[in-house]
Amino acid sequence: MREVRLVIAEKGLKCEEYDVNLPLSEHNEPWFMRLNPAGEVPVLIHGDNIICESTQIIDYLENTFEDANIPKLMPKEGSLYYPRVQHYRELLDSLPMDAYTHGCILHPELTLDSMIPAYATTRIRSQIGNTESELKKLAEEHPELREAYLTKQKQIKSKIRDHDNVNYLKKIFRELENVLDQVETELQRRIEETPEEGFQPWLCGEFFSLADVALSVTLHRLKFLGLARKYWGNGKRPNLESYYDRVLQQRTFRKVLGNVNNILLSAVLPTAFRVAKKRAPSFLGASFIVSLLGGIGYLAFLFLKKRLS
Ligand SMILES: N[C@@H](CCC(=O)N[C@@H](CS)C(=O)NCC(=O)O)C(=O)O
Repeated sequence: MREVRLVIAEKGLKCEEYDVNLPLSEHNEPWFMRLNPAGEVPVLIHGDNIICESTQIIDYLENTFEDANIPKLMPKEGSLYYPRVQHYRELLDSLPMDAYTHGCILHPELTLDSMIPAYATTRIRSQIGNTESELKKLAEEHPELREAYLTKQKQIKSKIRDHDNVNYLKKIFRELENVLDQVETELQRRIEETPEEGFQPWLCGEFFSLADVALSVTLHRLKFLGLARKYWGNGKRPNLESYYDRVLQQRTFRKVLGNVNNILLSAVLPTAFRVAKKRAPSFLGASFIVSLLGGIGYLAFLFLKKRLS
């Protein structure tokens, strides 16, 4: 989702955003389920087209807005760079980021410097249980969406079983090591290919591509989850370390994703105010926790309405 926002900003496209409030379960409301039966953000609406799934939205944006003034983030098909960008996009997009996120909240002992407060862990399980019963209830109330709600409920159940399983988490952490090793080697290749002093290439070449969108957003999330020191820095993966430092200096990246500490602040604060307005104050404590999980994605727009100016 943050990837989609970054692509829109990099391309300089104008759009109208609508924040779907995950902590208040707005993504499970029938109006949203009718747009995306998976009940997930982001969704892009452009004219009569409704597109779900970040990868498909990004491809749509790349292929639809072809004006010469709009930067391309994908090299031409048939060029040497095309399969390289595509490979790293797929590799990075295949990482189960929701599992890393939930896993690090449920098992902070697996992280090194988590920015997620400890109280989140103790409350999150009950929230998951609430979501499951909420989905069952919605399935009864809206027969036309029954299948979608029940499918989602089952998926949440099995996802959480995995995300709370330390062995599964250790397995996906090892897979992450492997992916980051490949990235480190690729960055090294870039450095060796371009000997000019002071010139810094991106992951796949001299240009910032969709592979860089995927990599920069992934690294930022890992940093937020308290996994950065586990995977780079202090002599570990030096190319990755300088890559992330460089990403943090990029104007568009800073504008869209901001400082990593803001992820938490921006997730919790606005939601807490909205919750306070909508519900009795006694709910506030619980809602703070809920907003933590949902809120990681919350402030990054969750439903996007795109209009070309
Ligand atoms: N594969 C999807 C995943 C999107 C996703 O995981 N969205 C999360 C927020 S970051 C969501 O909508 N979660 C709500 C839910 O599953 O109930 C994509 O990239 O579009």
